[in-house]
Amino acid sequence: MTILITGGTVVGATGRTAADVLIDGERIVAVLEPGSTLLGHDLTASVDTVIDATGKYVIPGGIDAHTHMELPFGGTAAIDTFETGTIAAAWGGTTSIIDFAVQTAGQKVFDGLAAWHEKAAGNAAVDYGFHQIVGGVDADSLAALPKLIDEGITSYKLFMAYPGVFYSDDAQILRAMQVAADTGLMTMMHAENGPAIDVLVEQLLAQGKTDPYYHGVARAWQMEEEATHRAIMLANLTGAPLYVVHVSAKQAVEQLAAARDVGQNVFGETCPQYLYLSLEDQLGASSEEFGAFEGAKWVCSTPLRSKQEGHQHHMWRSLRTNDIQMVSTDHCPFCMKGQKELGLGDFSKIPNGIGSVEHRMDLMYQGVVTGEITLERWVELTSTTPARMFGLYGRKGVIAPGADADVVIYDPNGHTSIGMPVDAEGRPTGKKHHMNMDHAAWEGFEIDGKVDTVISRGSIVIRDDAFHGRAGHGQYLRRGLSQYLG
Ligand code: DUC
Ligand code: ZN
Ligand code: ZN
Repeated sequence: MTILITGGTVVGATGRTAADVLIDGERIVAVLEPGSTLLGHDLTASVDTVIDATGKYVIPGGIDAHTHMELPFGGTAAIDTFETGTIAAAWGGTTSIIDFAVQTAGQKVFDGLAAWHEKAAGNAAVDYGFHQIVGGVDADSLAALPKLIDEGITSYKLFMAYPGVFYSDDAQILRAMQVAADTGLMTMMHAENGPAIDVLVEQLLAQGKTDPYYHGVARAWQMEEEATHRAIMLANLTGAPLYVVHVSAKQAVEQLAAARDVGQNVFGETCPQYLYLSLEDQLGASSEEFGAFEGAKWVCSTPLRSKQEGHQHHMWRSLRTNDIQMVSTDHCPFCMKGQKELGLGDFSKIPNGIGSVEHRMDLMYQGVVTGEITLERWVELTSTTPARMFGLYGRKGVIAPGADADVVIYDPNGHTSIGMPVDAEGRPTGKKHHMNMDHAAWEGFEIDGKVDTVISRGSIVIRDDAFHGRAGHGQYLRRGLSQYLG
């Protein structure tokens, strides 16, 4: 199958240019002057499909480097499967995800990994890779870490939060980082002081403060700043590269920036929720059905931060200054009914997570519209840097000959309304998104742009507002070491 995309503006991390893009099979084979011929032949007559992208942007497919399909959490499991989650990703212009395989304490790392391969194999609609969560750092899991590299897994995640679940103490972190420093593995850190947070949770609940809002009160920014600092110091001592996930507090950004300024290999990711949503939004959330518990839809960790304190503003700025290098979703969707509801009367029992895999490209494009970031930075934050950070660049993250033909045509004159459609009486009439959640965490968000066409490894998966892909098209991505580390 050959495809020629004509008339569009090809946008990359370093610039934009009018060009035609020729795809043969699963790869991009040429980026050409608009209207180019081949040995005098009209190219449009020689290919199977011509897509007119006039007035539209042609960008490398989005890479969401932080998703949790089917993650067991809080007595339930994230509601998207690899099939539903990757179909939703495709609708939103994301053509690769990196999900987290899970090892829990006492389990063999390679058993946890095998379980994730089983969930994903034959079910994904777009390409997928894995990071490895290590929920139990011991002699056995430490010995397994270097072997992950041969499996195409070059990054692993530790948690300074969730005592009794995924938590690692400083001694465990130090030992894991020593292995990482020797092997080039990227340590991904959930940086919140879990034991201290648990004390605050207990005290708030004892005072009868049980609403979702108090989740964010307990997980105060000091908890994030302190843990971020500690992780940076342990990484500094060991020489391990560090990537802090879902950064939400401006003070945590400052810790990362200070470490980067002195040359430490430290990186940070934020998520759309920390750019657009706030603790005040959560406090004000209410619905007929759930009352103040409506705020549970935004319970995630790290939590939403106070707008008054300026975290959102600072986070956009850090994207411009490169103090934060990329945007992932931490897609971890739960329904309100039967899942988030587990925390009625006790915010600490609300499963943590927001579903956004379908909306990340749009939400970040709106940052281009509002002038927060440039078009090129949009591509860099959502595709090129994730590819480089996690050893996929060249194959993914760029429109260039030889790269996988993962291409999104984005229409800046289109429009996207996010949310659940309602009838004249305001009753929900179904869902607009393709994620499995029963609610829209991004209700009412209007985007001045639209995903027009999505191509995954040379196959058209979204076109004319329809899904043309299939579960099983997505392939496992063996990743190399981070391409920021030389
Ligand atoms: N944070 C979330 O919001 N959900 C899953 C795990 C995490 O760290
Ligand atoms: Zn986390
Ligand atoms: Zn996560």
